[in-house]
Amino acid sequence: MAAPCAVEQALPQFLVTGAAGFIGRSIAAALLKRGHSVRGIDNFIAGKPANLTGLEEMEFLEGDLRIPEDCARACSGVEIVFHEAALASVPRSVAAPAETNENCVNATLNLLVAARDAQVRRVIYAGSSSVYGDAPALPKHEEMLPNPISPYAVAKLAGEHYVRAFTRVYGLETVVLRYFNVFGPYQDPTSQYSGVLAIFCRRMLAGQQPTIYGDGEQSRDFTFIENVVHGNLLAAAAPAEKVSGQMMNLATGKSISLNETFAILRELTGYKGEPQYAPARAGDIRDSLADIRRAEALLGYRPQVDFREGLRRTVEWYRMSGLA
Ligand code: UD2
Repeated sequence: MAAPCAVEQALPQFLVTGAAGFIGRSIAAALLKRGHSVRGIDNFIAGKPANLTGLEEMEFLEGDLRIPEDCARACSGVEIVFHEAALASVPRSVAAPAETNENCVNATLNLLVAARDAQVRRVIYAGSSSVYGDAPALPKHEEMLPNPISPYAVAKLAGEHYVRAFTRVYGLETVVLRYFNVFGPYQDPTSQYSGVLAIFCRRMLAGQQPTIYGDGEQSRDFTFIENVVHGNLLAAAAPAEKVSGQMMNLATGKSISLNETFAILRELTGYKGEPQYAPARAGDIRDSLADIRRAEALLGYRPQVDFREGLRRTVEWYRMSGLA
């Protein structure tokens, strides 16, 4: 009679999708550090095998959420899913909207169906600040009507709606966390579709001129990865009556322009030159700043690391990692 019990105990409690990506690997690492059992899945379109270093205790599946059978394998026996897998880039979605739709919308729907069928208790979904679009009102709060202006934003919003519908229709516990421009160690700096801070850190540490699209006065609520991991852990632990079916911003509640950010990075990296300015990118949003009161009220969330300290740690990490 002992054997079935042993098998049950071997099943991981948590699934992280996109586990070889920047945010997924960071959540997986935090869970492992706290002694939890974790399964990860990634198809390595955006994720990198090197990001799995340090996650050896995680059960890893190379698989693709566009394939329902892979979703079923990933969800089997799991209690809570952190759904981080996505093609997270506005310009990538402008270049290839159908690819973004397949990897964000179809993948999310397949995952939700598998989670429902495997009786997963809770799915926590990586939403995006891009869904607010570029209406001038700031800060962005959750009562505002979404107004996506890029295919990426449409895809992330469609995923949100599927997630929330699964709570209403099937009783799956879900939490949507709308991330605002996450940055930090392990963010890939090598792709043309990488986040701006990863690109700037790499180039400036290597003594290469960064390009600012537009006049540099666009602003972002740049959120250090540790704050996002913290919010996810709170979302996993919060009582269902408080958070299930809810959507909330996960950010710092402060914003900074790209020009100011460049000036701070110049101090941190020792780069001496000026940026190059180029035309603004299609689908780009001018200003982004979060109201974080809902996450404070529902999760007890408070940002743990401020922007400047996060940027300092990030620069140090790129310096040490050899990616710069
Ligand atoms: C959007 C979302 C963010 C996240 C991300 C995908 C908003 C406000 N934010 O980020 O939450 O979902 O998509 O991971 O929609 N830029 C340069 N030079 C470069 C690269 C970028 O000037 O070499 C500019 C870019 O034009 C933009 C800003 O930097 O104005 C930020 O760009 P990003 O690609 O890092 O992120 P963003 O804001 O599109």
